[in-house]
Amino acid sequence: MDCQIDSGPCSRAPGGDPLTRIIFDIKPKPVVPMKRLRFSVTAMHGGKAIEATHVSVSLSMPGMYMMENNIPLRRVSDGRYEGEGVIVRCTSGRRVWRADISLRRPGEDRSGPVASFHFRVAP
Ligand SMILES: [Cu+2]
Repeated sequence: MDCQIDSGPCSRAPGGDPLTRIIFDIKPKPVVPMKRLRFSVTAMHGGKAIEATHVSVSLSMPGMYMMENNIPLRRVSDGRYEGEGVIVRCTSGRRVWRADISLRRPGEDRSGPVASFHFRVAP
């Protein structure tokens, strides 16, 4: 686990690029399964917003196949993207999830992965 989601937003400098910042958050907290949640991503480069044409959050469980759950986000302000989705309850009782953030910049023909976060949902 590298993201204490219930304590606040998690931040990453993807690819070791210290100028780029991907900030990920889920609300409301505590983050629980089977509830409508708001996922947000803020993307900055050198303190300026990254404008993207597509941003999405893909949820999976490390070491376990779960149904694909890809949440599209829409732009809500400069560099900030939000979307709603539900985290399913894992029948095995596991609670650690991985969120892969992808974005597509203007002029690019496909989305690329920019950051991953591992977090735990509350029971
Ligand atoms: Cu599972």
